[in-house]
Amino acid sequence: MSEYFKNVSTIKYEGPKSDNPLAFKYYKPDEVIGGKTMEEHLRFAVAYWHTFQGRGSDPFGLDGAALRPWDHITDEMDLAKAKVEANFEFCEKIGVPFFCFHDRDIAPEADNLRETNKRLDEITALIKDRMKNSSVKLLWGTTNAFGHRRFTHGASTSNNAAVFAYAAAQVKKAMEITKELGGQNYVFWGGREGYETLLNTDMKLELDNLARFLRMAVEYKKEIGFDGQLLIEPKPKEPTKHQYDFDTASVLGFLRTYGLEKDFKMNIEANHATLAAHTFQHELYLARINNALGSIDANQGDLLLGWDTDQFPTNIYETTLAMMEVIKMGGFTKGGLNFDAKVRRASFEPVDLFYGHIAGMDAFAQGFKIAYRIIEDGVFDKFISERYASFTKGIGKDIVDGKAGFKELEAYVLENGEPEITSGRQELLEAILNQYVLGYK
Ligand code: XUL
Ligand code: CO
Repeated sequence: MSEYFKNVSTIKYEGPKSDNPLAFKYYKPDEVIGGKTMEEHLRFAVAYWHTFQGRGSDPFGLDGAALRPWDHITDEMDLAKAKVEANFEFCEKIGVPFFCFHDRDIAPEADNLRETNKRLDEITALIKDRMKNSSVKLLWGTTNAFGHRRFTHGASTSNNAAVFAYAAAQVKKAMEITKELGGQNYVFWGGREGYETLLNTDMKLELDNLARFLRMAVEYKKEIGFDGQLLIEPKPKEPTKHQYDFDTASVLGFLRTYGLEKDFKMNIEANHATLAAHTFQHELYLARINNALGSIDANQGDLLLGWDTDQFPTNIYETTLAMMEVIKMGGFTKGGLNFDAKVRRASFEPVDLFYGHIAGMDAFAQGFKIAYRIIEDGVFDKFISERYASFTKGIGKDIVDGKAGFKELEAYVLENGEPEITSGRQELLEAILNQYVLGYK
């Protein structure tokens, strides 16, 4: 067994004053808060594609700048096997309990599907074997049905039925191996499920086909007895100009139109939320109140750039507001915090992979602790319930109970005259949030 990250040993908690870059400042996995350990609350995962496949490439430097300890391996299957080892070593050293992958991340595609699937079987067996001596588990699996040329016009929303079939065959296999490896969820991110121009697009057929595809997945899941949660990951654009799974609201509407709402929850990604002109908190909140918050792709974008930069999350305000939603839904069940994040092209050394994850884990640990205090104190909840108090009595209660219609409401106004309105106190609330974030409350 090779060791790939030789200069890094197990990452430990050293506290907020530590100068050791390879130590946690806030994340203490065994610290118990509200009856559960931090590790159980946060359920971190490493994204195989960024951490082991990422090369630091961008549209102006396709070769990438990354230096990786497996760069000397030339045979593609040997490389795939090396990355399995590297994944377990990385997760164990950094103490991340889960990982996530696309089928094509763990095994390279061969000349035809039969051969590709054989490669997947070989790597799946290797992962399964390695899992016997490890506590590292699979949070979710997914399919890469967007990278290959055949998916140029989409996968389940392609104009070509043979491409639809190919994507179905791929999801079938990926779901089987996810089950085989004890995966707790299966994710559908819309890859190229969208359009570039409506001049060549039958939107109705494409949406109907997307629903047909997802229905087949639900049926197959039942057939093979996979008890993981199916998740849809909304994203408004990239790679297509318009992605059908635009945001949580569009996905909820789509699922309800096709009667699929009981079978899917959301995998919300921070950078996808901002691309859709929403905050991360908005997407999580909307999913939560619709009982559809399944899991999170933890990253952050750059608001000055209009694309999906997938940076490691370090913004404590964002992690605090996000964890408030997770706590309010009662915590994760099958989901977790998957770092769908990549180190910058200029952060090309292997140790940067550790720095990136440590930064993200510390930011979410700290965000969780702040969110926990905020919710425990109930300061915002109290303000909100007072702000809406008019709906708990009198005419407001009649509206909520369905006892008042337009006629009763007109009569109410004629009798009571002009309403008295109250301040929203946004600035005060933001200042209170600062007190919590800065640790004075
Ligand atoms: C793409 C993205 C994907 C999904 C999995 O923007 O987020 O990596 O998370 O396919
Ligand atoms: Co993602």
